[in-house]
Amino acid sequence: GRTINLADYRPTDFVLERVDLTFELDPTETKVEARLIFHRREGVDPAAPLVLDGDELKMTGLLFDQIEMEPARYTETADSLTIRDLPESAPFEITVTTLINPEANTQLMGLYRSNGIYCTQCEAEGFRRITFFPDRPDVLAVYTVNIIADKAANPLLLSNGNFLGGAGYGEGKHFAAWFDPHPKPSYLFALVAGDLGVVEDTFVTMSEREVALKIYVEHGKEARAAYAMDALKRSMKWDEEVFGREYDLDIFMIVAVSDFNMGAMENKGLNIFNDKYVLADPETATDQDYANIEAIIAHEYFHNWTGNRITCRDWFQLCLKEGLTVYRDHEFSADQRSRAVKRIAEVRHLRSEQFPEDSGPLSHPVRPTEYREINNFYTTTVYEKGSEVTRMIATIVGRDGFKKGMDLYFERHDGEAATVEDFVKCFEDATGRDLTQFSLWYRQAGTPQITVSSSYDAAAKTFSLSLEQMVAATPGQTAKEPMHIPLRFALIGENGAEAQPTAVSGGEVSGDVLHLTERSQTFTFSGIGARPVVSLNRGFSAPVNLHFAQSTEDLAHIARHDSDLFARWQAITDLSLPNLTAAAEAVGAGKPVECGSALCEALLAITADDSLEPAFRAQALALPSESDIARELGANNDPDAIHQGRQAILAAIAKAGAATFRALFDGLASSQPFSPDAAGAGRRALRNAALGFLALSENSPAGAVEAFAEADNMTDLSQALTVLAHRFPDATETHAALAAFESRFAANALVLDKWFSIQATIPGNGALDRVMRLMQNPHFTASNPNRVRALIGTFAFANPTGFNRPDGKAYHFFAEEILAIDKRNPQLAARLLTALRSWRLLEPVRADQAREALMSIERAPALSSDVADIVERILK
Ligand code: BAL
Ligand code: ZN
Repeated sequence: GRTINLADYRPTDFVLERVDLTFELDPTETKVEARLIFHRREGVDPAAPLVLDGDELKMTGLLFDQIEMEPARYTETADSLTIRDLPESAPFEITVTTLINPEANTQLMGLYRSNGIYCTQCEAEGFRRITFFPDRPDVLAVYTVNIIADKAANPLLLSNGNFLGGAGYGEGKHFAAWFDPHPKPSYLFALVAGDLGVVEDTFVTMSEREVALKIYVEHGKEARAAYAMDALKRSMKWDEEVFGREYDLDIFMIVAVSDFNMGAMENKGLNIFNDKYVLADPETATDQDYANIEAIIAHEYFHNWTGNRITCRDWFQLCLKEGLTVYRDHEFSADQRSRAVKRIAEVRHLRSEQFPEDSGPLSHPVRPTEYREINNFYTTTVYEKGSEVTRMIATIVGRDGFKKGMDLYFERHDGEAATVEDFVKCFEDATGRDLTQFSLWYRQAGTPQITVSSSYDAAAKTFSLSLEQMVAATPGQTAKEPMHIPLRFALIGENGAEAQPTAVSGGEVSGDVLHLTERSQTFTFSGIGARPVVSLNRGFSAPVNLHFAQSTEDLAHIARHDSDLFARWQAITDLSLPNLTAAAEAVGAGKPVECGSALCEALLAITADDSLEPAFRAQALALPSESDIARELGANNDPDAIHQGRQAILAAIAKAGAATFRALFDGLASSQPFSPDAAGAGRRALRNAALGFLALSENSPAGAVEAFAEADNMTDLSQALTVLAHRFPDATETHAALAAFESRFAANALVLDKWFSIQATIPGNGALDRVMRLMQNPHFTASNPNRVRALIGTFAFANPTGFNRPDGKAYHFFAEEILAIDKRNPQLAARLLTALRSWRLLEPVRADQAREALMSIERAPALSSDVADIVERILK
């Protein structure tokens, strides 16, 4: 495909006034009639034609003002319809009729079928697979939708907005009409038809309007939608209380489908969800599932204002709605749960997913300036780094300033398709703060590296902090400018008290935020009576890498005393990483692994500290992952050495803490009925962390076998199974547990996904054969994206030793699978392929094999533009 550039943006020549759609649904031959009313924009060349987008459409009719159009006036190509000789200024009506085949739509973009349900996915460019249309986000129109379908098979006919009415329609059919009064871009269009069960509730808004809430799921699964409904009501309330945003239609609907490329989609009034993010009950959902459901229900609901009421001018502005909405859902979850634990989980995710993206071949700015395939820009950079950029604005302008800026944004841009510049300007205008330099965060790719050093002058009672920032070159950007980086900090004294400087020089410090704006800057704090320990980037106020050689004693001091829980966790991480990298190097050199006593002591002190919430202690015990260690090592990675080194460190901690872990495991056994709340989840997380360490110190599957037998919820059950499968893959007990799990949950696709994932991540050389065997399992199906991600995706993304076999066999297997998946579902294939983005950091033998596998993909005929784009960028 050709490259699209931000600089080439210009508005459409024609304004779309309204849209009337009529669908006559049929599994293989659905007829779509689109009546579109346009007028030429003022000042546009009267000879300019109207160009509409299309993709795999069969056009069976084209009318101009209700009269068949002469063939000389239009040209149809594979991806466009061009119409000429149109009125200079008067409105006119184009009626296009197309035939589409939902059953054959395996891309899951446009109108398709999932388990017999008709559903749609139009973001980013799916609407053009339904009809010819100006399919871009700055074309906002009011839609009326008529749906005609077989009544017995499709008792339910849904679209956006409010229900207008319905009736019988000839032999065995019926119809329904929907009207959405809010102008919207085509990517927010949705249609659902089929036979589904429903859970209903109501929400009374802050201005006392009653909104009908409906969650549609497959028959028999209604009880599993209760938590999603609860999360929806909490989201609606929270958005009123925190952002002052009220819902704006009479009805809000969510439909859960099993075949979905994304997590969910925020279509106006009719969200469509991957059922993984709706369905939950204690027997089948883990605590992580519950947390994900809460977050994604909130995220899609919050889009109603940040995304739908104010949408994006073009797809380069994707972070305008995604980064902001992720920030909003993060804040929601932080308010519903433990703020510190939520922040730790966010930062873990950012570091393990976004940092590798930002330091590798797929690195791009939060607001990119060019793309070949927009589907490939739904990235952790746009979403998670985009959220961090929003968080930094809040840090810089303060809580009140942020609220004022958001209010101004809603007031100024409601009903518009806006840009990142529009958004930033609202904070400047509302607070008077200049965000010119800050805006570099949207344009400049790469994770800033900050080198820190400090010194204390006892005689002068001054403490100095020197900071130097650097951003490495990224694709298409070699020279980087210094950024505005807000760093929260504290100067911690001997007993944990925070020192309050009498003065600061060298740069702006406001409250607990230090503003680094120069390439290199020294801040000097006066009136500091004793050498403090500096706690820097508290709460992860900026998404940067700090290089700060703090002593083991200082880190242990922070781990023990910081009043910021995030900083305590970070100190534990900073104590762990040198041990873990040294362990990998020792294994590589054939030397014994040693675990520093400071790490063990700090970790076990936190583990045993009952004054700390269990979820936080569990986070401390989850040491940096193998990919975190690989990133820390930088290059020439040997995943086997990293794995073995990490295991040795875990074993040392397990041995040193055996009694602590035993006491925790026994003491945290629950006598209460299951509750998915954050406190219960935290206790289970800590208890299961203890179980993992006990399995190591006892070197026996017995404990996990017992935990598996006793589990009364999916978190405990799947954790016990993971311990068995990962630590004792060949034990008969493990085989028995896997078989029991499979037969117990044979009818539950979402639970079977866990069964596939647990086995796909068993470390070691046997993994590839296991994955290939599992592909022969009757439960494996290549047509369901969740299943493909659970087995092949998890293997590639989350099994470093198994996937990175030195003989390269797993890479070649993976390449073949990518090509096969690409034939059905390019978006899914391209997403999976990004698992190879860090191939250049591998040691040379593996790197060569990975390159060959990638080149075999690049050479393959008939690649989708999605996969072609990723493979070319990864190899560049
Ligand atoms: N807009 C795509 C799905 C989401 O981010 O909500
Ligand atoms: Zn979103």
